[in-house]
Amino acid sequence: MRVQGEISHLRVERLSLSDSLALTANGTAPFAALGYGTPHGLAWMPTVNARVLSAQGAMADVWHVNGGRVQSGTTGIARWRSNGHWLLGAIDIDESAEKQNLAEIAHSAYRDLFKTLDHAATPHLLRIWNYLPQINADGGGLERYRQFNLGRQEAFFEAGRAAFEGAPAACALGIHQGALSIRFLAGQTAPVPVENPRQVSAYRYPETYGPRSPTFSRAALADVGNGDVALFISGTASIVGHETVHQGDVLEQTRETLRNLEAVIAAANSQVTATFSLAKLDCVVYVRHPADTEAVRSVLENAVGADAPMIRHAVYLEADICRSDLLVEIEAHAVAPGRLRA
Ligand code: 3EB
Repeated sequence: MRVQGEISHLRVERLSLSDSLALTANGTAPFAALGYGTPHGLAWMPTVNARVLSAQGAMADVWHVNGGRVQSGTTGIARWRSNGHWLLGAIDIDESAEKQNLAEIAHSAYRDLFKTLDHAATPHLLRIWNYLPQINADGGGLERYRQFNLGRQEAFFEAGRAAFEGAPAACALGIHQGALSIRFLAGQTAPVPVENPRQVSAYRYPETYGPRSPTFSRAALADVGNGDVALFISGTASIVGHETVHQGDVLEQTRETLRNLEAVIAAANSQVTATFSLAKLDCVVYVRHPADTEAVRSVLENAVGADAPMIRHAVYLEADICRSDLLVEIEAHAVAPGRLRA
């Protein structure tokens, strides 16, 4: 049992699908996982419904907790697993069955997400993953991503949650088919938000990017127990200030994305006793055009070396990025021994 007042230890490992499934051989599932290109219907492993472009095929980030009893349930449309200290949730919405527009759908999805956190007493969001079918398509006079931003921000306001400084780390990608999917990791201790000095905070983007800003911080740091600290880096792309740079050039966009990742890591490192590094991150690399995968991979390999854990663990997925001029986006996480600085 967990000692009262101590943080349940949260850890994560990136595994192949078969190694993830092997963990259930003793008849009990791990706490929870986020699967990339994995089968639907595994209750403990909500999937990211995008085509895997890397040779290893389907992969998963398997989350482990110690202490507490793992319970699962549903709150509204959200499914969740929680040990009382940590919670991983999933929402899947078949938009074809809805009469509302995407702004309203996003609003009610996030309403259920926040209700879940309240019910489970895990109020603090560490990370949110958003997957929108046809993210760049028109949604009735407004791009669907911008519609989504409307409803998402409204839900943060309604719930009295930080929609600007202190927003959770997140990503928002376009998938080609299937349900609108949201996955979320939450806990009992508040994460520390991190911004990127090279970029305008997304929640301060000018109105040219839509009537309501995206609601996310560039990264978040969290105490995950057992003397470890976790870094969650939001989707990161070729944006400097608030503008897309290197339009049409996937090599330069990837290099700019790496500069942004380095800047976020440096900002994060100034707030912890741990030292995070690019070469040790577990990344998901979203590529708009599958034919660009090798070009992106070559830039990453040149940056950190082919033997780096970042390269060996990277998952490449086919996805649309939330701005139609972005060709690549990289998100990442890492856990390292250390603690948050006071
Ligand atoms: C950007 O920097 C690229 O809407 O939740 C990255 C991460 C992006 C999260 C979101 C969007 C989101 O603006 C797009």
